[in-house]
Amino acid sequence: MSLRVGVIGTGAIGRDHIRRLTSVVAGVEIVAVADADPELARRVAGEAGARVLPGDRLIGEPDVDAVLVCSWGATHADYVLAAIAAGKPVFCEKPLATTPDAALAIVDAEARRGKRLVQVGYMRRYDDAYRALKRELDGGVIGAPLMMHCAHRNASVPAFYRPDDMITDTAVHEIDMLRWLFGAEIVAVRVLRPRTGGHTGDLPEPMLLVLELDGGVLADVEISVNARYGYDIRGEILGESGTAALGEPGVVAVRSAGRLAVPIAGDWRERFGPAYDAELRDWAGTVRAGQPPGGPSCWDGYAATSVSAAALSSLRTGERVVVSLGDQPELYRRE
Ligand code: NAD
Ligand code: ISE
Repeated sequence: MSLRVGVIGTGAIGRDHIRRLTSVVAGVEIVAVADADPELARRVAGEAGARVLPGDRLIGEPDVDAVLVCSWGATHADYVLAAIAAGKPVFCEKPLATTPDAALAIVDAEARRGKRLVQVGYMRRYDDAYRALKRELDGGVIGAPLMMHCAHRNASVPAFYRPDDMITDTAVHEIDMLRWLFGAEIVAVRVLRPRTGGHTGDLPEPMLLVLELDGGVLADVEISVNARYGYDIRGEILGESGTAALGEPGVVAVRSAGRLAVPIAGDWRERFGPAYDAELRDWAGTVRAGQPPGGPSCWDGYAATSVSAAALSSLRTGERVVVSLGDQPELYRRE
């Protein structure tokens, strides 16, 4: 029998995930959708052969086996808490919540149930290039890691994108990726700004985050969200005996007429398409098999939101801000 999924939020990624769940991942049916924009919800429901419901009602429907939350970040926490209360598996796009307290309330609710129900959409853990980088690091060829240099550049961002989103919506991917790659928590962060370029409106770009990991690795992350030339994601680890740099999946370098040319992705859909496919295939597979999700947990979501909050505070004060997560519940320590 198909896994019957309800989708909350039918904007850019909600529609992309619906396409993925119906045409890339096997054994999934979209039975209901919700969106704050009723006209959009009706249109998407019509295309998917689903019905339209308010988000909180959708979660309780008997024929909704699992929920996908793709609405705006600040609305995620209430929907995820409602799904946990209903005992339903939920895939929540990043961020899990926009404040550490809201994320911790989700961790507490899931831990009280004693069973993992939540997967958070930090898809870089499923990206071939990041996985290859992690294999190289774990294989020890470059020796013990010392530093990592990262850049996250968007060609442009939508009109609704706010200054704080540079951290909570964009840098949050590197925050999660670094914790996963190095298997260590981020213990402190400082945000620095160069002079402004005059092309950025009210966005504080570019921005540099300096992140300290437990165990001593340092990472710097450049965030630019109006890079214009393309969507560019970079990472290079410096180890004690060499370096390892993130590759570009599926890229062909052409040498011709005295020039070396490589294509650059246009946006996140293009760069991370296969990673989104893999994360949702994995999620749907575990849900159908009645297993706990294998991807990023709500502890990971809570950790990323806590580091984001510390980075926002550093952006305002210019100070180094320490991150303190408290005790990890037993449910997540078993992983
Ligand atoms: P979007 O604005 O295109 O879509 C969001 C939709 O949510 C809109 O249609 C809006 O009307 C709807 N919505 C807002 N509040 C709602 C509510 N309370 N209930 C139901 N619907 C509501 O935005 P988007 O780019 O699709 O981003 C959505 C989420 O996905 C964000 O959290 C974003 O960070 C995340 N995202 C993740 C990635 C990734 O790489 N993993 C990429 C893009 C977006
Ligand atoms: C967007 O929400 C994403 O998650 C993309 O992966 C990221 O590159 C972009 O900056 C965010 O706005």
